[in-house]
Amino acid sequence: MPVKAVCVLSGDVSGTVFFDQQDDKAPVVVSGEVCGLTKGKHGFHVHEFGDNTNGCTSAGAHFNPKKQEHGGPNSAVRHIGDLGNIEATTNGGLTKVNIQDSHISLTGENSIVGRTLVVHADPDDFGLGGHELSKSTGNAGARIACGVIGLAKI
Ligand SMILES: [Cu+2]
Ligand SMILES: [Zn+2]
Repeated sequence: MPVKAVCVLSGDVSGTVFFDQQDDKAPVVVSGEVCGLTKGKHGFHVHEFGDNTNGCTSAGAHFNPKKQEHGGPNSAVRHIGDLGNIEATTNGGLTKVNIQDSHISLTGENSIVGRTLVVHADPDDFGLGGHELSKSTGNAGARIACGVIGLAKI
């Protein structure tokens, strides 16, 4: 059964991101757009809680059910929620999101439904930056927008 989910991002920037999975073994296709980013790379993660009561802070840490260190989307070791970066090519324009990921799922133990998608101010260093936060957050800086991922109509 295909499953579809959606997230409306709000904060300093805005956007809409869709998640599509053809069946529970298939990769998840992440697509959509984010408006208003500063030029450059911005960390893009699924955080563990679908709680935005105190803004994006209440979403907690990166979704990490396997208790791994932080990494990039193609790293051997990563959090399930580590989707890498999205990159704005201009200041304040529209950034397309186009990611395919085999670690996140829309069903089962790695399901991201009901959790929070976060866009950060700074690039995610994939754990390699040597900063004290690299191995936990990729040192991606402030949470500039977020939204809860919910089920969508197929
Ligand atoms: Cu994050
Ligand atoms: Zn992470």
